[in-house]
Amino acid sequence: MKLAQILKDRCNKTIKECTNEELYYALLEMTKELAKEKESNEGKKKLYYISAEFLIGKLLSNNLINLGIYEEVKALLAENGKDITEIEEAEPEPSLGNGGLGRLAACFLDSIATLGLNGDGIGLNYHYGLFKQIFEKNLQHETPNPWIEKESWLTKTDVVYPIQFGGFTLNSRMYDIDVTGYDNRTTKLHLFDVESVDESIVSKDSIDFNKEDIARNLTLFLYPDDSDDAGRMLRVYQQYFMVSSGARLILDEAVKRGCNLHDLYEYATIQINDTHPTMVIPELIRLLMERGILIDEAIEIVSKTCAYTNHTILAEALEKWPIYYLEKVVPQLMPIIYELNNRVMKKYDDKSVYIIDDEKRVHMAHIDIHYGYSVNGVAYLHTEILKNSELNNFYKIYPEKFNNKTNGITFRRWLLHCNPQLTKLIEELIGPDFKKDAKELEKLLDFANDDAILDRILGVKNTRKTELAAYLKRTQGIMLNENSIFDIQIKRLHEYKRQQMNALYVIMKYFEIKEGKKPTTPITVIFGAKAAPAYVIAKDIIHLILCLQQLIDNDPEVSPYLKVVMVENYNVTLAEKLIPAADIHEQISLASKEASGTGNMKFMLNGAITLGTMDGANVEIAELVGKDNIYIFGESSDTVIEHYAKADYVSKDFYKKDKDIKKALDFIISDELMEIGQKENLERLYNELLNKDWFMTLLDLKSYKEEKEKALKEYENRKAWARKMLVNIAKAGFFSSDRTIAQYNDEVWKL
Ligand code: 26V
Repeated sequence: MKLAQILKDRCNKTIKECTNEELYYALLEMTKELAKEKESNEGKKKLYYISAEFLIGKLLSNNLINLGIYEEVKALLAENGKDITEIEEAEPEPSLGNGGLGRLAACFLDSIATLGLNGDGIGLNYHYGLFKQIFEKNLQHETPNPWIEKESWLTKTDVVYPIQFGGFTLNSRMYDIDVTGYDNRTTKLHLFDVESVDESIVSKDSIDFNKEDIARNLTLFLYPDDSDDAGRMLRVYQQYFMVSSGARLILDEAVKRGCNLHDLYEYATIQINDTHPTMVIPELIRLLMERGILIDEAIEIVSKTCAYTNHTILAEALEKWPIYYLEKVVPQLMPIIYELNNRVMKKYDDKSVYIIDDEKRVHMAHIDIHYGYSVNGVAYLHTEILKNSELNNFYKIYPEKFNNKTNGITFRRWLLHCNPQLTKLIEELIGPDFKKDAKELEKLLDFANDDAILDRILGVKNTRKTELAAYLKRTQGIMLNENSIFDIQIKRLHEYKRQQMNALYVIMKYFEIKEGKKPTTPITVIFGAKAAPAYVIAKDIIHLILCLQQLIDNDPEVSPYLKVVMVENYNVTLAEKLIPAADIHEQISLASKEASGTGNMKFMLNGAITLGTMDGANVEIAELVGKDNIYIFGESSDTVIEHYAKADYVSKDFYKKDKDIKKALDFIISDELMEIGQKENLERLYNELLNKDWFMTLLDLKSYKEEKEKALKEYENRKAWARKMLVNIAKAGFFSSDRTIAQYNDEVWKL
């Protein structure tokens, strides 16, 4: 172990004498060196996973695990009185993603490296990750979230490209992060950065900055506020900067491997992660033409190289850029985009598949579908909805392009790293092979009737609940009753995910307790969520939850039985502590709206039981574990899609005809809550739910309540509950991202 030597060189101290911070930087240096020494994956054809987000989270422990030295390092530190989990706290979290899409990209890199595939990630080196969330007066505030320090996981490279925009050029430099595979070689995450970026244009406690100073701001922020033209334009600058840098790298590397550009698709395949990197298609066509290839052939080459993943059916999330944005930012792409559109118009007599619409907007997904060779959804149901409704007109043209790749998660982070206690128990029962072959977990089913083992599974859960309670007390001053049921909903705040439905349940429960109907075991409802800074109703929902938290905490009649907690600044680091401690996991989106969800997979793997709708990957979880081991409620996606088609859902009808619903909703604007919260926010939310409720909260509220009561009741039978936990863990193997990546490779990339 080089650690002692590194410490000597850095600060001339022994492990014992070092602070946790000094140890962190020494371990960072050591890990980076070890990763660099590992061979890279190789091959003729290479995959480029290009994505605006890679929500990698902290890397130290994960890298140590993948390099196979975690236990050794931990023991060495312990011998010297140091605790590795405390050292981890010195690492800033790179929050380079919003949520599922970015976290998925990070899991995929881990699996690509682990499976030994020749593939790298391409993205942007944002200096500030997703904003840091602070609660003040029960409202969310946003502050900058830096992660790059003098020493970080980034390695500066010599690769520099000039990137041309309308009227000016910026230099792009590539930085690399080594991605270690589990017991295997490494791959790279290439993050491009503008050389002229300037952090000093951001003030310390706000996320405001001059959105028009592109040379200095381009890579400052992940997802700059896009509520105005300047913000949206900045996103286009970012996207083009990313894809143009990436396209040059891809071509340079292919040529180095022997490609003559006419055969590019034999040397490279590009997975376009949602529509943010779509401009890579016209950009590659442009670059090939610059190198002498005629347009017909350039289009054909690129179409055989690019594949597209769709991650959402929400109309407002499908990117459509006004032509005048693109004319201004990337005028050199417009002739190509017009040509791509003309070819579509000549061939098809259906405006819904055109690239440019009557309002002069460019539909990015349409470029991907016409000029890519594969289109995939991220869970069975999601892909079916794409084929049969959302993208049906495209499916009719290109049935052969459509395929499903159900999402997955890396078990290295979401089991081995985040839950060592459970990992140890599993290993004792079925041996270590599950670490490389997740399907092995099914062997756990042999213990379904072994009372002693079921007790130990409950024991691990209790340990993790105690750990979470201690952590939240220390870091956020939150007190949890570790003997209560931990019911957890953590994800971005969005109306379609329906945190507001969970909050209405809390109100109903509050009334019941007030009326003397006390739960057998106390319940702790835990939320974690960031709302987009300009998403008003989402922020109102956070406000409601925080007000409920305060109201109940201060009510001695209710607080022994019910607690609401909204953790501050929910991120990957917190997820790693919350997920192992969950008894019940809520994924309660309006059916048809959550493309997949990946939290659901992490929770089941850690022995939480899902309370959810038949949406996204919940459908596949339900199929795998069977109806006795999951709690499903709510209208089906077919019914929901029909409601939208007929526009016949009226939330006020539900309010009028059900007195419990009315009472819960009215409570949002009750004197009790108004005294704690802001009138404006609470009234706006109340009116939204009563008069609009676009994501049909009230439609499912009653069946949600019933199913949750059923789960709480069944929790009391501890043996039966432990068996459900065991079945969930045993059946989680399908959701390993190793499986997902193997399928992408077999069916799409063919490396
Ligand atoms: C984007 C936006 C942008 C502005 C308006 C509101 C809005 C709402 C949703 C989105 C989603 C962007 C794409 C995304 O993150 N999709 C997530 O991808 C995950 C990985 O495939 C999947 O598990 C989640 O279900 C899906 O929501």
